[in-house]
Amino acid sequence: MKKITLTGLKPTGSLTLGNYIGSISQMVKMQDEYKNYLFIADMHAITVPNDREALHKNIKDFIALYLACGIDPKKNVIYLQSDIEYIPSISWLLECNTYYGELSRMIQFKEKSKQNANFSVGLLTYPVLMATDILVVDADYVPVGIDQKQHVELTRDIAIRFNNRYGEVFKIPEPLITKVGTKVNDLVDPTKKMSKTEENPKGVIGLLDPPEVARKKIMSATTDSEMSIKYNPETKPGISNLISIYSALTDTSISDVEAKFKDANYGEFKRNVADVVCEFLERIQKRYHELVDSEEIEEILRNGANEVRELAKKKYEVMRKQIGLYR
Ligand code: LTN
Repeated sequence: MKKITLTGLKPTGSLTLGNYIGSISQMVKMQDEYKNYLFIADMHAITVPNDREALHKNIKDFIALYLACGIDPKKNVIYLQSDIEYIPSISWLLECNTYYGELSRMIQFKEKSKQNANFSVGLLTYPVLMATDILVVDADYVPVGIDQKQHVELTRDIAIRFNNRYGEVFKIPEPLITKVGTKVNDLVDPTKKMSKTEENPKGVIGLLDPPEVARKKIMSATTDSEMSIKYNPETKPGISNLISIYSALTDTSISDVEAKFKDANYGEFKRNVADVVCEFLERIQKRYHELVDSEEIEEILRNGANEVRELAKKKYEVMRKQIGLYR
């Protein structure tokens, strides 16, 4: 039996080339190895205020883009969190087995609650909702970035506690710290990561950027005053970042990229990077447009929701029984 993984995507900001190279392309490579559940964590997106239209558009865009990038609906159960009506009920049962102290100690909570004095209670209880997501599908592994590791550890604590109090209900999951693909940095400030919530759009290539816009961003990317196309993130962050992008999209090693462009100037090199990026964007955007309002996506989400709803219903019924919530 294949081990089970669960990946949650919070539909905020817009997906970037950095998300593709660093994460989505890795998921595509790994999709045969496990039984994967992949869901849009839309209920997690509303812990902070969110615009209705933007949220709805993001939900659809995220799904269509992941599929367009090569996530295979036959190898991943894909669903929308808010389609699973048992999740909030389960979350409540878990909340009553979670301590206020545990939640208030979460690093992400401490940071985010500092940014706005009027934060919602949801910002505090969010890790329990995440625990629910994980425990409902009996995930063995939860691929997460290092920033979410603490939440998976809390999930383990909650699950172990619940099992001890009420009987074996949950499988104990493990965080799988994902081997990130190449990290892509911002084109204007190449010492920081390309972020899907960055304010200055010049530094970020969106997966839905018109290719000509992306080309301009690459042509005006920050470089350095030397003339050599050499990989050294410390001394040449701009050029190194462009080398990384070219290397990842063409599946060429860094040293082969250096060799290929050893006699090129920065302008020529940038043109080549731009060509590769534009070709990639054109390809995935074509597929994105076919998918985004299609019956195909509707069906994928319907099937995914049906499968996970059954799992969630079963868990909920067992939990109710064990706790004593029944007639
Ligand atoms: N908290 C995650 C999104 C997320 C998630 C999950 C990830 C919600 N539920 C369950 C893994 C498993 C984030 O902020 N990226």
